[in-house]
Amino acid sequence: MSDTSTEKSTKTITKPEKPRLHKVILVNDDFTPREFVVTVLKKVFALTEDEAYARMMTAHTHGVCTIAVYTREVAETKAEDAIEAGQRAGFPLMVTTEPEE
Ligand code: TYC
Repeated sequence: MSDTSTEKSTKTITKPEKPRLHKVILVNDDFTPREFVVTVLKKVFALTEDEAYARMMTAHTHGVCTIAVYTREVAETKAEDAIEAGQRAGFPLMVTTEPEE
């Protein structure tokens, strides 16, 4: 196309997609001590004592609790860190991730 052309461009301008956020979900079990769960939540997810305790109790009572949402890689890394902390201490602590709707 020359500089003097009056034709309209047919190029489509696509906006970059916003990265989809992923939930990190705490799963209850019968063996991991409550205090240990709270400690891990504070350390890995930078929660306050009150926030960590509330999420631990929600999982304890209802079976699961969303801890927080992050981009996929951060969510997966934090879930792995929490699971590993449980394994190192001999507890079956389970944390999963899933994309937000
Ligand atoms: N249910 C555990 C107990 O009674 C405590 C617990 C809470 C464990 C939440 C895991 O994700 C969890 N010791």
